[in-house]
Amino acid sequence: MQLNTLIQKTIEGNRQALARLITLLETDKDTAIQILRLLPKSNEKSFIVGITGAPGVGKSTFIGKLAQKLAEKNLKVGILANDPSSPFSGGAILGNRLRMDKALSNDNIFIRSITTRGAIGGISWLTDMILKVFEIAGYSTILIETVGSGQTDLEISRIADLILIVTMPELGDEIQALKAGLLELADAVILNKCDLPAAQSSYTKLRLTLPKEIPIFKVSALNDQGILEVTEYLLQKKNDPNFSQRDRKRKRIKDALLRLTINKILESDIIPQNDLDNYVNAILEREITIEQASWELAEKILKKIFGQ
Ligand SMILES: Nc1nc2c(ncn2[C@@H]2O[C@H](COP(=O)(O)OP(=O)(O)O)[C@@H](O)[C@H]2O)c(=O)[nH]1
Ligand SMILES: [Mg+2]
Repeated sequence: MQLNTLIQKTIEGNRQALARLITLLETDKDTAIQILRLLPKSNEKSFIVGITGAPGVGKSTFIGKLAQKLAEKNLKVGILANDPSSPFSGGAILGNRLRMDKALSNDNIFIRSITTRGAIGGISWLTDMILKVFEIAGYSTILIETVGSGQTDLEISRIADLILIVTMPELGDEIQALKAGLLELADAVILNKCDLPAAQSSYTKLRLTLPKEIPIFKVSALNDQGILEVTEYLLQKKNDPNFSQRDRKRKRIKDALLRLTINKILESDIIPQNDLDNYVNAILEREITIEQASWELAEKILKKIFGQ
């Protein structure tokens, strides 16, 4: 089929055409570039929601339920499931498909799994392209599933208009997420698996840790609880002209970039680990203020890089 015809059919809402177009984007770079040139500008920007969190917290299950609720509100929902945790791309696709089974059968929902493997130009290029195609096909809300890690954090903060961090009770996972710096990026937190007994204490812990302006939703994706509240929250943000995506994205990217850079410096041997530990102890014992220590560290780093 001619690319132009394929694009036209995609715009008209033909699902097979959309699927075919994405496959072409994934597998053939020359065709991908051609498609990008041919794609018309979309009239309306889609609302992109990044959904991230550790493996197993229930992201896929939650996304399936959320998509159903959004579709019930007459929105077309595109789902981009990116599951690099699975070494078998087929497994990732199957795993996500299975849990999103019900959602799959809805005409207003389109699910696509992508993996880094085999992706030309890397995951972010592919994601950008698929988003464009989703957009011209009229998918006004797009849910992207990613497993949080340094690089994907930055990617998701660049792409998403709103970020939901999913966590679950027990496993001390709330704290793990904090460590990963994930929570810094969150617009809202989903405490999933609230059907488990430890839910309330987890909620209390999270509420104490997180700033007030970040809502925490108690959800059980399994039992379809709390999904409607999240749906309404998303719709409210989607329609709020003051929820300025650009500024927020810019700030988030800056934060994530600085954090990643600092992590890189700390991971390198520019500052020996025991040197850092000494500072930590000195601050702990109030021999030195944290401000002072940061100046000294910055100075040491600069000296190491540029010499005396
Ligand atoms: N008890 C309980 N289990 C859940 C809930 N949501 C998901 N799960 C289970 O958690 C496991 C991981 O779910 P999945 O959606 O694949 O997590 P992901 O790796 O974060 O995408 C599966 O066995 C799900 O059935 C929930 O609300 N309650
Ligand atoms: Mg998943």
